[in-house]
Amino acid sequence: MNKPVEMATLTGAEAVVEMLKAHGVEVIFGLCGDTSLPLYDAFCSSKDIRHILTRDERHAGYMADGYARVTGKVGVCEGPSGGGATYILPGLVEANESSIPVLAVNTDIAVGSRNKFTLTELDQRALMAPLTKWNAVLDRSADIPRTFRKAFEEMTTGRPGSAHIALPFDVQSGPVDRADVYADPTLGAFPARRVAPDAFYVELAAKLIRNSKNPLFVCGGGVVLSGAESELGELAEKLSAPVATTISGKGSIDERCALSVGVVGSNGGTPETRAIVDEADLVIFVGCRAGSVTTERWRHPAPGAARIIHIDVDPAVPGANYKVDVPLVGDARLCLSALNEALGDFRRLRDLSFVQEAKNAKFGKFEKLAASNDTPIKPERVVKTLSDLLDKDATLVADPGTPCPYFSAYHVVRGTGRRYFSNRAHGALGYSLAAAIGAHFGRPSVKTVAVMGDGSFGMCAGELETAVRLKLPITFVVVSNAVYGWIKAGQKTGYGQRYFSVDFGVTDHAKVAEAFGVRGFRVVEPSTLEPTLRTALSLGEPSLVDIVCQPLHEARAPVSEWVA
Ligand SMILES: Cc1ncc(C[n+]2csc(CCOP(=O)(O)OP(=O)(O)O)c2C)c(N)n1
Repeated sequence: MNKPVEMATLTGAEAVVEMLKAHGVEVIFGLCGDTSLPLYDAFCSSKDIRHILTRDERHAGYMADGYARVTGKVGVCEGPSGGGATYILPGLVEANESSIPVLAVNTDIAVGSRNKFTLTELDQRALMAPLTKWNAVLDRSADIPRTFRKAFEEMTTGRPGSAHIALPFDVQSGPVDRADVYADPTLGAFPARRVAPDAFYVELAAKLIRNSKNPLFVCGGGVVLSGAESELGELAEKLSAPVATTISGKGSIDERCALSVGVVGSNGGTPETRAIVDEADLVIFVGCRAGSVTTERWRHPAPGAARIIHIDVDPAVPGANYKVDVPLVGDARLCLSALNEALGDFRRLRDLSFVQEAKNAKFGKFEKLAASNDTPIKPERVVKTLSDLLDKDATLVADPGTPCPYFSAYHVVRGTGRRYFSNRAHGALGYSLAAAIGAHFGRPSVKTVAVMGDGSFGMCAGELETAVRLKLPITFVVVSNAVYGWIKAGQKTGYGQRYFSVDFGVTDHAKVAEAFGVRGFRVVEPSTLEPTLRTALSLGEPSLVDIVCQPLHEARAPVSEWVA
């Protein structure tokens, strides 16, 4: 008897699912729509990919982003045509600028319905092109396999970034040759296909390092993205060079170690950490764009004050903001490893007590404020209490507003790798709640916590339902002050306290949480902060702690220095 002939074709929707699987995708975050029905039918038949239904596409994007940040794998989100595409866009923009591979698939109206005033029709190609690393609109189902291969290659090689594919309704039902459905699975994680630096520049950099007296590293997100923490540690030890980081660079070095300076710049840096930047005669930027926040608008380091070695995988970065003495283009791990090799057994012994003294001065001020029994509760007390309670492996996601600068400055990351992050590229409010959900799916074995202002909470509250439906043991912390505090602080320091349109009403976020089915707690008295947080963190279900906090414009912290 003849064997049954194996089906040689798949539908477009089935091919999409198979291409995702072939790249190692296990989780997709997204929301349904009319144009997505064939795709959802294919998801329904697949047992290997878990679909997480979200309550809006913006948060699907942020979930994919949080997932990618903690796993080193591509995060995937999806949504329908029209509003689904415009709503998913913020997640792609943040991921792209933060060098995080996030793939969004928006379904679309049928190819045959184009240019007929069809409901939800919009030009997804033009919409996404300036905001993603790579994007495409499919016209034929036969193009699905190579389009997905290209998207993964673009996202995970060179400087990682986001990609977008529009998948028209009829393309989801057309035929795809099964033989064309294959992938290089290594492109599902980043960085893929690492690029080594030019030996000529490695030698130049090594020479500059040997001749320097006070070298300093300023590390951006690229060190953790590349997994270059141990190479960085080896080189910094060799040179007795302090290591400062950007916010995204937290996790490049164990912040308890003698070489670690902490965060520098206008959002989390302090005068003490800035002084260390100003003293350096050689600054080695690693995986860092030397942007406005890190350098306090290119004043620290001051142009010309220090020699510069700039390591980045993107050739456009070195030289963009500073006159660079040696550009080292390549993967951070390979660049640092090449420098370690070029320097051989070179050692510089240097008294690093000035780093510890700077940290003592910075944390001395902080500890005093953190011990304050004042009401409303001081932000420092929130940071200290939460940091002390968190396990060192926990994932902490901070929103802009009070959380990002305070936690960046004073939450000491113990160990290396991505344990703390914030959406530093665009700093859009309302990121952390969803990003924490994504991060939980990436690392479900550790505790995940999101900290946000009440302005941020207002932009993301709907996803509490997702956390409840999926029984996610995440703790959400709301720093409540009934004000867009960061902006009010700017009006205080820069505009003579001419406050305008920055105050809003008081919300009981614990009650809102309870209405969603989340365990809600409200903290007003400093003495109840620690026990309440402890209880919330220990629950194996979603919890939210609403902390009535001192508004940022009234806080004693160096807000003026933080306003870029
Ligand atoms: C989507 C978006 N809109 C506006 C801003 C500008 N912005 C930056 S910080 C901030 C205030 C944040 O308020 P809140 O979340 O309540 O935190 P707080 O500063 O009061 O701690 C605003 C409006 C932004 N970052 N993102």
